[in-house]
Amino acid sequence: SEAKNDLKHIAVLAFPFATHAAPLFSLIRRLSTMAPKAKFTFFSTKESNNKVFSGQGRLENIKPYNVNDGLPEDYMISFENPHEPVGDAFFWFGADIARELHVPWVPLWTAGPRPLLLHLETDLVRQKMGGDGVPEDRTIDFLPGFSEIRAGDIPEELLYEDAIPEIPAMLYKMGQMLPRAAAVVSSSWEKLDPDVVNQLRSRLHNFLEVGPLVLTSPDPVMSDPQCCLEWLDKQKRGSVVYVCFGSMVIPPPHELAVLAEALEDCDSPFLWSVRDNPAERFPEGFLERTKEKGKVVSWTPQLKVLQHNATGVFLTHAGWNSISESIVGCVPMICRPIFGDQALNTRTVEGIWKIGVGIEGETMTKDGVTKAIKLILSTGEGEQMRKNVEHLQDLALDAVSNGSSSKNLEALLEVVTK
Ligand code: U2F
Repeated sequence: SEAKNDLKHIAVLAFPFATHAAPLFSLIRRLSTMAPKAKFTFFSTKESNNKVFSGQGRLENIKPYNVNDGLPEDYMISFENPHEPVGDAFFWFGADIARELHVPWVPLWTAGPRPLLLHLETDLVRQKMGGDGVPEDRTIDFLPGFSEIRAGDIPEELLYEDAIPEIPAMLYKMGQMLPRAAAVVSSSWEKLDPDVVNQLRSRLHNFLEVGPLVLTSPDPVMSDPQCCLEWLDKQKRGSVVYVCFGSMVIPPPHELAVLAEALEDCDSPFLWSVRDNPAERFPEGFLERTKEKGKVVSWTPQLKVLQHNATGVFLTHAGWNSISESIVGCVPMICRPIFGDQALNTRTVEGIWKIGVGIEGETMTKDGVTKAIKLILSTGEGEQMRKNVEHLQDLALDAVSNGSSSKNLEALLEVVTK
């Protein structure tokens, strides 16, 4: 009976790095309102749990459980130090735990559908595109819908086993295990990339796209300690360049320096989110000289920034959450991919959805950034990108209001509470 289903206890195993635990938490928060009597235990590290549970108020049926990460208290996670334990769909060993417990395994894939399909086809992709002599611009002609994607866009750790030793092994195993899952959930939405979704459906038992999660389960907190929204209120419609490179990496110092020069010299106002100590990262005097036209902060309520009508273009590292949020906010993008799925996301933004551009020459130059900003803010081509992104935004809104994402969410609830 429904009442009995409601009494289920659901164990949730989060991947505690980058923006992985937050979307999983959003999904669980939504499911917990749909099944108020079910209990959810959210397993993650203390640091990650503190972050995702912070400011959420009373959550009757979701409890955090802190898992020791085995690291000293003051250990800093950085890319120079890639030895932390890793694992969400990334934690493929959830399949084994679930089998032992005789319960269904339901992984969440927190990125886009294209990298997911490539991970499922890792052997084929390595065989066709992984050899030494394969030119960077060879396109993928063996999967429908991928003819715009080049060898150089494929995540390195998918293509080469030895890119960063632990990561390819984990992702490879994930690709092997996902077909065993009772359902694979993803934070995308069906009409965004229908060709790819159909291929995923034929490879997985129950592929359920329930996103964009920022709409399926909006974050009730989204604080704005540095008053970015108030600042945006004072800017002209569609004029602001918003810059943010996500939660993990920052472009190298010389690129930040040329980006700062480009922003200082261009006509547009800018809002720049830089973690840690922003002042140390910029050319001398930059912050002082640009304080009238620019605002540099260490955190923004990003979705709200992208939904603000003053924001005209988003310079991003092309992480999946940032791309989804830019679509939801209807803002074309300039992409400077750094690692993982980001080059593939960039190529999809540029070549398939046509809602933005990759940075010319792959690393930022003053000229490249300036040209890209002008293209998006003041040409017909930029205008067309805005129309294209508006179309994708409509598809996202439809998906969550009684469309495919809300249906898939019901189907997911059925799987986890049956
Ligand atoms: C990894 O991505 P990141 O965590 O580096 O970047 P995003 O997926 O774009 O997520 C960043 C999130 O942080 C939020 C922003 C996004 O939801 O709204 N944020 C904010 O609110 N304010 C700020 O000032 C700065 C950020 C990985 F690197 C990517 O390649 C993957 O695609 C991604 C998903 O698996 O995870």
